[in-house]
Amino acid sequence: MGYEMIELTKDGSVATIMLDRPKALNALCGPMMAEVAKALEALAKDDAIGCVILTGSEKAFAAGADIKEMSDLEYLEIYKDDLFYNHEAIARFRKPIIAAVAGYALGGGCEIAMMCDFIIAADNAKFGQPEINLGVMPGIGGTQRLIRAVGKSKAMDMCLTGRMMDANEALAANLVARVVPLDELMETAKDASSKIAAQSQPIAMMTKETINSAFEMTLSQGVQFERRLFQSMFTTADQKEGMAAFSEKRKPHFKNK
Ligand code: DAK
Repeated sequence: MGYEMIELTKDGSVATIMLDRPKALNALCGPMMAEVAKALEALAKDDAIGCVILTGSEKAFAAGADIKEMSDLEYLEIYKDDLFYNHEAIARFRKPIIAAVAGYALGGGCEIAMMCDFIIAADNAKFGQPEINLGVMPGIGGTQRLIRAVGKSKAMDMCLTGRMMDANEALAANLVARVVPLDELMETAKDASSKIAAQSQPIAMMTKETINSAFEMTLSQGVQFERRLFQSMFTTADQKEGMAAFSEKRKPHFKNK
């Protein structure tokens, strides 16, 4: 299907979703996030796709939830519609998804980047949770995911002052995995995605699920969960193939089975 506010492209086993409302700095309006959710639903079912990149423009990954769309909303309306349900589609997505962030990633923009499995930032990236300047606070998981990424002190600093942090500060704070020059951002994201997509898809999905479980479980529960999934991997043809390929000094050819 065609999309109006995002661009969905596929290159081999990697799909890229580009947020495409440049005049509004990719503010995350409802219709755009419905398209993101719909695209992710289709990509989840597409066996040919092993990894997804979520990106924006060079100036803005996304400058936040759409303030103009939100400003007159009333509580019961947003409660009934479950405002931001579609935004969480990124967190619900089970295949690996990388955020390639250039420019502003503010408010909801920072929050959806944090829903991705990791963030690769261009050197012009700026992250922030400036909602306090608007008389609200982060509402798409920012207060919860930011503290898990950067710790309490910096999460408080970002959410209470509303200031932005640049790419190097975000790297030092572990909010992002890598910082690259702007003109190398997409190439780097595609390279990482291709590597991930070349792995066994179910094994990559289980790895992601296990790492994410660390946010929900105690250490002993998480280790137990890891062990059970690790053991279950020995039912797959891909485990046999991966280990045989190592012994035979050749590249593995995973079949996602
Ligand atoms: N929403 C709507 N439009 C936006 C926008 C946004 N978040 N950010 C930028 N735009 C629009 C601007 O209005 C402008 O449109 P026109 O005036 O040309 O029509 C256009 O994009 C270009 O923006 P600027 O002219 O401002 O560009 P500059 O380069 O001068 O400045 C900027 C860039 C990113 C510093 C600035 O645009 C800015 O400060 N933007 C807002 C950033 C922000 O505050 N983001 C957080 C959004 S709030 C909740 C309720 C709310 C929330 C959470 C939960 N519950 C009910 C649970 C809040 C979530 C958020 O994300």
